[in-house]
Amino acid sequence: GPPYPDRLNCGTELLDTTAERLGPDRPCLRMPGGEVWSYEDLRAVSDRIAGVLVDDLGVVPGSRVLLRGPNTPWLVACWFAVMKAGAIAVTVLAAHRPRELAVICRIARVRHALCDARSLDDLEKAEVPGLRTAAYGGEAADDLTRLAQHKPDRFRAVATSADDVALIAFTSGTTGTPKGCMHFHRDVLAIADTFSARVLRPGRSDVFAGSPPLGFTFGLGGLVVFPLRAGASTLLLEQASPERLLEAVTRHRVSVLFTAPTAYRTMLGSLESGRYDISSLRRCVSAGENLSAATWHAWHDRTGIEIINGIGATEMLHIFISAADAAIRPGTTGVAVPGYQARIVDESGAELPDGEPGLLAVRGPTGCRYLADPRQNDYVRDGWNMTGDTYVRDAEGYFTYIARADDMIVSAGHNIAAPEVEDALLRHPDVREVAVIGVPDPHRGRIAKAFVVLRDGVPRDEETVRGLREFTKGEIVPYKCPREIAFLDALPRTPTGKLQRFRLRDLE
Ligand code: 3SK
Repeated sequence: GPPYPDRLNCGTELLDTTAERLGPDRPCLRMPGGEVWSYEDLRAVSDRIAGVLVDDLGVVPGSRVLLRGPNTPWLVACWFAVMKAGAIAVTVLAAHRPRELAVICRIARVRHALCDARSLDDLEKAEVPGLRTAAYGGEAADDLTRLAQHKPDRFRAVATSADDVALIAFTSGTTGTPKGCMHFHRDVLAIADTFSARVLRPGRSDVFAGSPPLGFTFGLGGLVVFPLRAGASTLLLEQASPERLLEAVTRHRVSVLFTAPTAYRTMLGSLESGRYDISSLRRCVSAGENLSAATWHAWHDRTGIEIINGIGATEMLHIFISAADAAIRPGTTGVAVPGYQARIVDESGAELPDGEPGLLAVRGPTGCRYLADPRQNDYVRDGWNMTGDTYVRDAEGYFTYIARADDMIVSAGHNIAAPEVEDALLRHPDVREVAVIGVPDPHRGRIAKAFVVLRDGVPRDEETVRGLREFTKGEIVPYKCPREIAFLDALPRTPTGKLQRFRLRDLE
């Protein structure tokens, strides 16, 4: 990655340095109601909060500080305050339940928390031993908002080392118990200087917005780190359903959008109402799940915008394979982001030839460092991060997603990649969402079973099942077609929107 000085604080680098370079009045954070915080406003509030952290809460460099709340300017200011105090931000989601919060706080040895007053109940229910909490945005006399008013608006930031841990991000996990991923101060800048600077290439006049919570590194990067590194502004949405995103784009002339494939599909439906003006949009980023060629083309046909697809991971902090503009090949994820290397290997770690599917391995300026977890040795092998995805690379270095490595279904000796069956079903107009898993079968070992969420008004009957079966037979080879189809109201997802196939398996 780019060379960084030995002493580096990503908080001052992103905020104070940008404010000095571009002038203090530059718009930084935007709110749906029209209120704007300048770079200087954010700098001053975060410095005051840092004062509270150190003087009133006893935070010292290396303290782990839990941050919890919806995407608001105060959450961003708290994140910067933690950086400036040389402490470690433990980013969690508003959706994390008390039991999960308790586990996270135990693993990360959290003793301090800054929490939106509206999210305080669950944190209290987590009963974290010795936790000192300051809430913001509430009525209490000791609310952080009030405490901060009495602090100087300049805080002398701790001169952290580039290799000091800046944040611990927890993977919500599509399977087992949470793992804390440690990332350094230099990593935070590295994601801006690789994916953002080299692929996304934002400018100062861009307005960013999106759906991911800041507790998910997809959101932290796309909605805070990237816009601030570029001197741009970012619209923070507490509610970011696809409809709200479209409303926000229309009202605030958003130009760079970060969200997941499902939201792009839902937005396509909503655009039919003709109520939205999205002419300001110039960059749309999709990650979090695989983006099918069908969704890419549908969005392109309707809006003229070429979605920048990408794969990232909490372990890698952000996106490491992607492509933009003329380099885009719909249906592929793209090529290794400049600064990263990616290859396809077999179970033993040996590199496979182009065209042969295998395990995705990646290395670059960021990488996996689980906090005190032996699963580190499964994720990083010989210096390569094993993401757990099955991919294939072509001769020109383009990577195409096949499945999560554990989502391959072996049926009567054939390999069936669940996402390929899902893509086929998604092309049917009655299907809103779908997930495919392998279920036991006495004759074939396993068969593919599809769980389908139908569009409103479509009957859940045998005729619909027959129609879907016939349709998939016209789309993919018959042995891959789902032998069973069931209907659900919604698919089970993690708080960050990832499909939890194991919960479908539990339904069996
Ligand atoms: O986990 C993911 O899917 C992801 C995608 C993009 C950037 C960051 C992350 C964690």
